[in-house]
Amino acid sequence: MRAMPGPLVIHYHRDFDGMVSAAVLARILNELRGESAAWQGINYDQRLNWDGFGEGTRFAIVDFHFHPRAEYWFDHHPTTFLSPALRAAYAPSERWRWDEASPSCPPLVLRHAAEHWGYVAPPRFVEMARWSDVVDAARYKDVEEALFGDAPALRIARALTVSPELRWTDELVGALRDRTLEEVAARPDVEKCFQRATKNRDKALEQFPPTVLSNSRAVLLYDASSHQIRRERFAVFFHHKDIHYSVGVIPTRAGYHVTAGENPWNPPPRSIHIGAIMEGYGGGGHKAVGGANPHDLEDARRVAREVSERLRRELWEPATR
Ligand SMILES: [Mn+2]
Repeated sequence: MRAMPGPLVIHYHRDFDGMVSAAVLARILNELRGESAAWQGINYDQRLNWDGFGEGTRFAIVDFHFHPRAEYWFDHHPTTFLSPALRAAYAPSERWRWDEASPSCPPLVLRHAAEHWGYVAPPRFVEMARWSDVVDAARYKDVEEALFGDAPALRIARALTVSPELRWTDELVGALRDRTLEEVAARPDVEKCFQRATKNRDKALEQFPPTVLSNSRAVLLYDASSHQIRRERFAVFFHHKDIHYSVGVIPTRAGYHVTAGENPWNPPPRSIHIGAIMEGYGGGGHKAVGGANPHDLEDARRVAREVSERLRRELWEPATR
């Protein structure tokens, strides 16, 4: 007789839509297939030995890189395949689905479960999927909602920015599997983290203005390279609603990063591909947002300055031929 297979472990990307994906999949597999799945967040470090990932175990992966041994796999990231061989190993199936067009992962899981397994999602999962799109694709209706939004999903997402320990997200996945967003947001631990995170947000908003180096022709350049400065992704668009682009230097664990992006709430009149510009500096990205990691701070400042000047030029002085 063969050994009993162990329990299925759902490995998930540790962010809002990744956690919802794990919660939804855990519930669906339990209801429809009698699986008592466990779950665990994935660390980026685990990509280093990706071939050996989950060796000898039964696992699923959601909102993270494709793995050919995954019993179930769902993702929406365009960068999901770590090699051409892995890309070649993927074909859509009854247990695997990749959709780069999906703003976040949970809607894709729900759609797949409906089409392949006849699953009828309860309203609370439909609501979680809808908010996952807002949070993961930054589809907030304005910068105020992005920063001060009070909906349960947004409170949970903000609380995650001060997650006390890795195990905490595992606990919240269990809560999301069984409860509504409102109930999860009302947990004392979520509320406590949310309060702490709002203080960080306010501090970041306060610290942003002195980092601005120049603001002209709708392109703003800032230097937030100091480790003393708290960072809030949309602070720049809160203080400068009229700009089309921001370019900044920010610290990373290992060095410095140049980040550039369109103002989602005041898009530019003509389209410039930021990812392509950043490729010229060894980086990359999408049309609306991109980045690069120059060797040192001086280099990062130079790159940021050059990118901001180029955006100003291309925005207002398009090449004539
Ligand atoms: Mn994610």
